[in-house]
Amino acid sequence: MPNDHKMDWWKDARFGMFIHWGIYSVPAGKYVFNLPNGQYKEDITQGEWIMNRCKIPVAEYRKYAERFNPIKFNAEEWVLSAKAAGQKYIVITAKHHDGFAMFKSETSNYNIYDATPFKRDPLKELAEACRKYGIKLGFYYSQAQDWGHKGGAPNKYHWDKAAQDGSMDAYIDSIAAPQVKELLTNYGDVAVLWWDTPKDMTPTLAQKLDSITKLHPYLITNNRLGGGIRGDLETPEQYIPAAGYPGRNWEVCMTVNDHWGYNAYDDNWKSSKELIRKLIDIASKGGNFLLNVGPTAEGIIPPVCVNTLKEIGDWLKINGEAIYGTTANPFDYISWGRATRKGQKVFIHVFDWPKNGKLNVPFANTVTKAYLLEDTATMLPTKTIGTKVMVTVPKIAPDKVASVLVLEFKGEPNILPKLTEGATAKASSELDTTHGVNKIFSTYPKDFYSAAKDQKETTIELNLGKPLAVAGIMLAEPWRTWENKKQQFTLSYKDGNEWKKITDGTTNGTGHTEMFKEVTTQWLRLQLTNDTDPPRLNQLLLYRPD
Ligand code: H79
Repeated sequence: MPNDHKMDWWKDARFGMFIHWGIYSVPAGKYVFNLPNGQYKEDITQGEWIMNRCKIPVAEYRKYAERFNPIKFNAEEWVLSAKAAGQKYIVITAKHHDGFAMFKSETSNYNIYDATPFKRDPLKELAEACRKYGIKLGFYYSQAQDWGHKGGAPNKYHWDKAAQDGSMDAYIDSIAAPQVKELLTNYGDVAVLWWDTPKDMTPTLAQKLDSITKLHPYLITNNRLGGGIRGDLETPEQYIPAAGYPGRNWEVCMTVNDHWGYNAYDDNWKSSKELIRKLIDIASKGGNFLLNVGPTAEGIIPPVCVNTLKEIGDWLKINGEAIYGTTANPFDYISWGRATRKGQKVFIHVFDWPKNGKLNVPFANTVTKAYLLEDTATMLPTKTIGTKVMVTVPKIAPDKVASVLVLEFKGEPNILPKLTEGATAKASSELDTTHGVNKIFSTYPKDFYSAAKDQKETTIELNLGKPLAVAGIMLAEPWRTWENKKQQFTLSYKDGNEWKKITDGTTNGTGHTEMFKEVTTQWLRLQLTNDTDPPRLNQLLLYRPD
């Protein structure tokens, strides 16, 4: 196969820039509703969804295009910001759900070249700048939802029926398919096509778009085309999957504040420290991080973001070896940091520096060298104690965000089996055979256990096969962040004939990881309650004491 290696650059890259830019940056998150009594009401919480959320008619929304003149846009500056952040690729919205094309399109004049005073093609300029600086470029394209063209799905939610209702077949044939062709032929090598929200997408419709991308064997596509097409990437949005997706390529997309498109009223910025730790967490589970910026209507990336990106890049300049081209943590979860691997090196990213100057790493191999990435010339003393390596480290953390320790080792990683390896499970109810309780031991992202229909509670009993020391639990859950699901859980262990509580709490619908005081037990019980749905779990993992 010519494209066997098409994922190689992507796996090495680990970190990319997502850009949500469109005419929604003109209202910048705010919409004013005129009330019948001459008063008005403001909504300042919007982003790229403003047209839909505020039910703006197509003709009115189009006026934002007339005011869109981003004369401060400089493709090279954007690309240099990505470079300074240590990002290796950019994915930009070529067309979001509003239907407005941010490129010169022959297919529809609802585009930045024909419908704005700007009269430039920013994607062309970006493609040139990316080529110049060695950054890969990908396009986000909303293939099904399109509120600006007739037939863009889904008809049942249209609010400007005269302008929006129509045949989705005709829309795919006359808008989506030709625009995707334009994007894949007019901009040089396109690295990624990032589909989104496959509403009403049938296999037949998806096929029309898939057959276009198939003409580009090196093009990477995500899993959001719909119609049963799997694509190359899983795409968890706004959260880090608790256990990653072993065996799949996956990419977390996330905003720096709480909006994708520019919102002038949102100052809830994540710090560079939070984002660096997220990047490390993602890399330790084998995924990529696509971090979003929402440029303004003038064409600039918010200065807060530029600054934060630079700080992330400064950390990567020293520690990039522990991120780029690495693979997932080969051993158990460690609560005080994360780990990545590259060949015969294991990188330990320490979040909580040990006060006693001793780091105990759960790694049973012979370690030939130990040193910090900050200071590769100073070798640190190590000592193997049972299944752990104790490393003597400086008293003070070299880096406040994450200090990276390198362990060079011999042989294949000598990994202890998962605590659940010999375990069996029983549940008080199961939805059906494809959602049986054994699915909690599967790492396949689509697998999940579900309690029977109409159940709001379930009890799962685990038999570990023999008494084992347990000090942590990971629950992976199947919902999306915007569904705002949660489940209450209580974890207990059997002591003699009595169940004793270890911990309880509430999850966030995507997953939960928690360490606790170790217990040695053969029997565990997880009780789950869910106010809105039958309780569900993708996966359950148990962790040994640190
Ligand atoms: O492009 C970004 C989002 O616009 C898009 N995917 C990312 C990458 C996305 N489209 N739909 N969704 C995500 C899920 C639906 C979220 C919704 Fe909402 C919750 C739609 C209405 C309520 C989020 C919050 C969008 C508007 C308000």
